[in-house]
Amino acid sequence: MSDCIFCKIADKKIPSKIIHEDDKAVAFEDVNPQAPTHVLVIPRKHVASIAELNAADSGLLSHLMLTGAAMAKQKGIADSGYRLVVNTGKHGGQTVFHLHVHVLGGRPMHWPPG
Ligand code: DGP
Repeated sequence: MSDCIFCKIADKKIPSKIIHEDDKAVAFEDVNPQAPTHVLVIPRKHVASIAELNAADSGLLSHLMLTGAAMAKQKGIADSGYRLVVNTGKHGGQTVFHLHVHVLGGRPMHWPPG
């Protein structure tokens, strides 16, 4: 989608610190990190949020989550633990409407979330 910032990151039309890419997904450092490790995993194809996916997209969703877990391993936080987060919609705190999985770690996470 031409006016989507994450589509532009995936297409390398705007700069970002990409740490992984494959045919279906791109992972890059969050510009406003909320933890010592904060990576975003996005699908290459534009999907506004997880609410737009259905059973036919289960392969894509599983790829995004498994890529998130692989990024945690790559960043050295797999053993200490981490959190995968998919903010969805207004009450979910979503601000960028291109589906993304946050990979957060490097410090203890709290529960319940704010
Ligand atoms: P969410 O609130 O779940 O929609 O998270 C959006 C995240 O995207 C937020 O943590 C900040 C990050 N972000 C927004 N714009 C950019 C950008 O231009 N570059 C990078 N690397 N991250 C961005």
